[in-house]
Amino acid sequence: MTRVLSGIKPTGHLTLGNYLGALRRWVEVDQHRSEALFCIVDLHALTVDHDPARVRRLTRRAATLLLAAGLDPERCTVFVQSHVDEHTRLSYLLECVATDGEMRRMIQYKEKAARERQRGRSVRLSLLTYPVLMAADILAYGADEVPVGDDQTQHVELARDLAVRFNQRYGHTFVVPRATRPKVAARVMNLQEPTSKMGKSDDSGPGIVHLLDEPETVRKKIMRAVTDSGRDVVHDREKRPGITNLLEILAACTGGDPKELCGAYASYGALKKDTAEAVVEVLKPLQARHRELCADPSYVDAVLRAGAERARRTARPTVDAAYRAIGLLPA
Ligand code: AQP
Repeated sequence: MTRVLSGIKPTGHLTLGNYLGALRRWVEVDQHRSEALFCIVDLHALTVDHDPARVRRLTRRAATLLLAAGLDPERCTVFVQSHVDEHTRLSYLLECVATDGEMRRMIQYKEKAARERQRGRSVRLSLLTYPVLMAADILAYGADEVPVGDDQTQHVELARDLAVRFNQRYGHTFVVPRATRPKVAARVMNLQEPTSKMGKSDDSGPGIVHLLDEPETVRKKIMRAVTDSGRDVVHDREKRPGITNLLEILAACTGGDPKELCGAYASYGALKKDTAEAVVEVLKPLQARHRELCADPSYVDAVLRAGAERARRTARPTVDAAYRAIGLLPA
C-alpha cells in the first residue's frame, strides 16, 4: 500500500490556501487510498521569531482543525512532530549528507530570511536547515508520496536528493518520495496581493481567508479582493492574477475547471459573489465540527497521544537502520 506523509506548520491560523492546497486532499483522497500520516510540524514553527505560548495554542488548534476537516484517526495517523524523537534523530544524519550550497538555494529560505532581516531580526540557523528536518519528517516514515501545495515542491525534491545520495553512499535505507500536487489551487494567492501566496504567517488580514473566519468576514474579504484592469473574465496567471486566483478558488470549491468557468461570468462582481458563497459552503461543516471538538479537548489529546505512539513505531526501524548504515555503533 502506498504510504503518504504530509504536515502543516503552526505559524498562524490555517488558511484557505492550506485547505485547498493540502488538507482537503488529505481528507478526501489520501486517508482512503493509502497508509497516511499527517503531522503538525511544530519544530518548524521555531525557525522564525516565535511566542512559545502561541505556538502551543496554534499546535492544538491546527490538530483540532485537521480533525474537524475530516481526518479520521481510524483511517490515518495524526500526531505532533515534536512528540516523536525520530524526526530530530534523523535530521542530524541528513545534515551530514546535505550541503551548505543546497540549503542556501532554497527559495523559502531566501524569502523568509529576507523578511526576518527586513523586520530587524536575526536569521535563525534552523531556518537554513529546516528543509533537512522536513526531509527527515518524510524519509523516517518511508513515505512514497507527499501531498503538498506548490510552494513545498522544492523541499520534497531535496528530500528525494538526500534519499538517493544516502542510499548510494551507505546502502539502500530510504524510500525515494515524490511530491503530489492538487490539479487546481496548488497555489492560492493573497486576495489583496494576487502575485504573492496566501500565507498564514503574513499579517495582511484582508487578503487571507482563515478557516475559522465568520461567513460575513469571508464574503467581505472575497468581495474586496483586488482584481485586474479590464472587464472580461479570463484565466491568465501572468496578465490577470487576481481574477485567475478567484477562478481557481471557485473551481477548487465546486469541483469545476477554472478555464471552463470563465465563460459563465460576464462581470467580476458575479464571479466574486459565487466564489464567496462557494467558500462559505466549504467552510461551514468544518467550522461546525470544530466547535464540537473544542468542547472536548481530551478527545483531541487522546488522538494525538495514540498518533505519536503509532508514528514512533513506524519511524523507529528506518531511523535505526540509518544510524547503522552511516557507521554509528549500535547502543
Ligand atoms: N497559498 C497556498 N496555496 C496552496 N497550498 C498552500 N499551502 C500553504 N499555503 C498554500 C500548503 O499547505 C501545506 C501546509 O503548509 P505549511 O504549514 O507547511 O506552511 P507553508 O507552506 O510555508 O505555508 P504558509 O501557510 O504560508 O505558512 P508560513 O506563512 O508560515 O510560511 C503545504 O502542503 C503547503 O504547500
